[in-house]
Amino acid sequence: MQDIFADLQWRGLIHQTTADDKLPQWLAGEARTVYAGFDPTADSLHVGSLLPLMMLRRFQKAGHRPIALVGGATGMIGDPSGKSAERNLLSEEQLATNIVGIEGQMRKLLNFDAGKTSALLVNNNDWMKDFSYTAFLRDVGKNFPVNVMLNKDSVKSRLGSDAGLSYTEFSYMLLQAYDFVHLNQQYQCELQIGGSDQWGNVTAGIDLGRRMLGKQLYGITCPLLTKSDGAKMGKTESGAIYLSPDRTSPYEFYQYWVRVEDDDVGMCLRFLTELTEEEIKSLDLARAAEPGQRASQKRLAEEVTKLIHGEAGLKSAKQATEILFGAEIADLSDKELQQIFADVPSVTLPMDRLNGGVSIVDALVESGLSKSKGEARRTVNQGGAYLNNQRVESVEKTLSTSDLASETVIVLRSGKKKYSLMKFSD
Ligand code: 383
Repeated sequence: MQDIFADLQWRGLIHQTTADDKLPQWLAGEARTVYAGFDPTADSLHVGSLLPLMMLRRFQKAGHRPIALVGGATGMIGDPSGKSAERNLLSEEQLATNIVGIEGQMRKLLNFDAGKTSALLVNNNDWMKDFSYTAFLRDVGKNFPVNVMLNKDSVKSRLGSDAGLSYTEFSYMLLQAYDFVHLNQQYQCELQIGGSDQWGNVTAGIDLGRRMLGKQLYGITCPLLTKSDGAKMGKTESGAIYLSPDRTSPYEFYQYWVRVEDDDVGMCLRFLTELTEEEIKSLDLARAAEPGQRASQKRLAEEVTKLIHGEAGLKSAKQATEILFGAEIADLSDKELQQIFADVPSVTLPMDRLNGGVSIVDALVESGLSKSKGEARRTVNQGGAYLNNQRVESVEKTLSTSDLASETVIVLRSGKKKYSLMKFSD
């Protein structure tokens, strides 16, 4: 068994632990069962949840058994931890869709066919749905002194603000605490991991384990993924970076990592990849010597994209990147093209116009890239007009179906960067 604690430590993944002095030896002693929970607040996990999910994967690779919990029950309530205001409740249909989405993502990162260390996927609604309210209050609630609950950060911060806190969200910690007890009884799970915002809920579970079972349970929290300027990582102007390719294309995902600041990239390599300490340190050195090369960012983007989107996703992301640097555009699907050129304006024309009906000059004007036919001709004559990133040599050129870069799209470019998509429909 590998020394998971030392691995997490050099990576900087340990924020807080319970039983500080005992934990490393306890982990080194034998194979343990460890869990992390994820609430189905959206149909996809985002970059923020990747850290604990990757931690489960690291535990598994080191010889422990991971449990990924999806919060079918807790997702109905909403965790107040780290949230400044009451959450909106999600409908049952929405929750069901979200659960399917995030379970699929967990499956990809964990190994469910690994003998004794096989991962488990559980849903806390399975044990909560038939737990009656009165039974829960008697068996679980009795073990929670309200003054302890009031002292949790998640509660304190909200009581001190105008936002307040409903009784429903106040009770959230009991549900998560009980999960830990349940998973211990059911699967001998003894360790819970989560982001630093989860400390209060994790320790609530450990207290409950002591009271209900007389057992010692453990907890580790990891840092939240934040940039050196304090802002959350994984957020762009157009929203969060999700793991689902339907929400964030492999290309956008890859680009996000390629653009990470020098100050943050070392941390990202440690937190989110499985590169060894040696490999990461040599990237650190290379970055210090030649920051302009951005070797760390490229490696980070490759590793994380491969992990989440597989080899095929990585290939399409790299191809898209090359295209935006001017490589020829051919043999793509409409969907791929649409992702690469998401922000590029487009015009739609009838498909039959591709039978000799559109000259390059007309195309430049109709797509809005040139203001007049005269300007379009000058652009072509100066060598500034491109069809699918290939220079157009003559003003006589007419577009035909063989110029399609995908099923229905031709990509026009004027000068270095001005793109327009011509879409042809029946
Ligand atoms: C529910 C039931 C459990 C154990 C955990 C949970 C979920 C937990 C929670 N987690 C966050 C979430 O789901 O709300 N109460 O959005 C985030 N996590 C992880 C990590 C993180 C946390 O999914 O810090 C970031 O991603 O713990 O905010 O029995």
